[in-house]
This record gives sequence, C-alpha cells and structure tokens, in this order.
Amino acid sequence: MARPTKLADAEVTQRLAALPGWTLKDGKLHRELTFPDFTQAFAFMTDVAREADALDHHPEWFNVYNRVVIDLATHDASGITTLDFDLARRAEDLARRRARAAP
Ligand code: H2B
Repeated sequence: MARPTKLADAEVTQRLAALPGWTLKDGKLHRELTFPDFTQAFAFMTDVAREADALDHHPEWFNVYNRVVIDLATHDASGITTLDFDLARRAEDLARRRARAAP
C-alpha cells in the first residue's frame, strides 16, 4: 500500500481545527485523556490497538492508571500525514463511547 507523504504545516493546522482536544506537540498530534479507572483506559487502548493494526499505523502512547497520552506521527514520512488524522479521528470516536472522567 502506498504510504501518504508528510502534510504541510498549514494543512496540519487546518485539519487540527476539526479535532477538538488534539494539539500539536513536538511535531506530533497530541491528546491526553482521562477515564474513570484503569479498566476503562486499557479497554480504550485495546479498541485503538485494533484500529491501529487495521490501518498498519501505530500510536506512541503512555498510560498510568486512568490516564492515556497519545502522540501520532508517521515515522516513514518523518512528519504528520493523513494516516495520523485518520487514527486520531478513530481514537476520538472510541474515547467518546467510553465515559470519561474529564476532557
Ligand atoms: N506507525 C507509525 N506511526 N508510523 C509509521 O511510519 C509506521 C507505523 N510504519 N506502523 C509502519 C507500521 C511500517 O513500519 C510497516 C512496515 O508498514
């Protein structure tokens, strides 16, 4: 499958506007989520893992108890591509299906 190429900065900014809660941090799409407990946080990560594998595109992420921090970039393209926005959108939809303790 052809891998997408790095998006221009202006394109990233424009697409980010449609993804509330997501920011640009260290050249990656960044999101911090808090769930009611560890079980919900890890279940969310399992949901995202399935989507990531289906896309063959994988997050950099960090979990402690009920907190999940996600950073998305495309290593093959050395930047942000449409794949990152695709995975961010799916992760956001999955997070919204689970009751979150805070935004
Ligand atoms: N995930 C991310 N985030 N960036 C990549 O460049 C990437 C990936 N490349 N998952 C994929 C796997 C690549 O290594 C395989 C060989 O397709």
